[in-house]
Amino acid sequence: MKSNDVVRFVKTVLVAASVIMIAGCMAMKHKAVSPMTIQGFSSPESVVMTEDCKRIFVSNMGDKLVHYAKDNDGFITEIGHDGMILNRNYLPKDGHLNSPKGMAIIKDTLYVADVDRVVGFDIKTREKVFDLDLSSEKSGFLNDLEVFNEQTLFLSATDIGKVYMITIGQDADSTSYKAIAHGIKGPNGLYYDKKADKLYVAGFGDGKQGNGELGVVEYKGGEHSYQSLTKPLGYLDGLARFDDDNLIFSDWVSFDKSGVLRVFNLKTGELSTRSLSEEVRGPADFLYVRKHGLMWMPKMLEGKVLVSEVK
Ligand SMILES: [Ca+2]
Ligand SMILES: [Ca+2]
Repeated sequence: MKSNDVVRFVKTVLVAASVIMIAGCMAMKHKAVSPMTIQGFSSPESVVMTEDCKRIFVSNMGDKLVHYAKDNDGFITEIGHDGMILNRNYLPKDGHLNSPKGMAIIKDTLYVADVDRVVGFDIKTREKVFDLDLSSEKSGFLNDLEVFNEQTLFLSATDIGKVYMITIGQDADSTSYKAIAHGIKGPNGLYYDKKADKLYVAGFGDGKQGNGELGVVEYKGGEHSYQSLTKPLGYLDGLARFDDDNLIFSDWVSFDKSGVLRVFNLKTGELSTRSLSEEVRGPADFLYVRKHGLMWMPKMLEGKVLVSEVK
């Protein structure tokens, strides 16, 4: 092939690939009816969607709302865009989950943070394909997972103030992890901005002080460093991109009142608040579908997921 032909060929492949990606998301039959409340969960903590936008999963911590409980009653539910529960106990097929929280999907594997380990399941076969024991780190509150690249995940450990990078190998021996940030006040929700190569962190605060802040981990000069972006705000949990200039995150505010949604402008540093169709106590790790302007918010304390526009 001449070089012009090669360029043309590469362009054709790229266009075809992007069409396939768009087609994947176009396959989302229609925007969910909103507001809508989906019932039947057990302390739901997190909602995640596959990259092709076709499948949605909800993590359930189980009966007790105890983040560190190793009580064997956690599970992952698959729901449809119409809010139907497709399979309440989709995962695990065998084995167990204790109190699963944040999830991340790489290709066909759904990874979930479960108290002191990270477990991965093939979402086609439902088989367990990954199991990383982090109990030696002395955390009982592994919380959120975020994709860095196809072999690497970020993981927050709320109770020990750390963020980890997990390198996924072919097997247990070639899988490794390391802490890349320390001393964060209760790192909870994670959002990785690929273009800017920045990992944003929503803090749940130290213990029950409600002093969590929004911050960012950057890789500079051969090492990672953490920096606050806001003052202490509250009990921050879910975190996502809202639009080109803004991040959106949930704040419990307190344990007995309704929470709020906060928006942070990355350019100006300005903070503002948003609301859903109804108030949510303990707003956790939501899914925000930017294309639809819709938030899928776990109502952990009520065992429901609310689908609502963000106002
Ligand atoms: Ca549990
Ligand atoms: Ca969380």
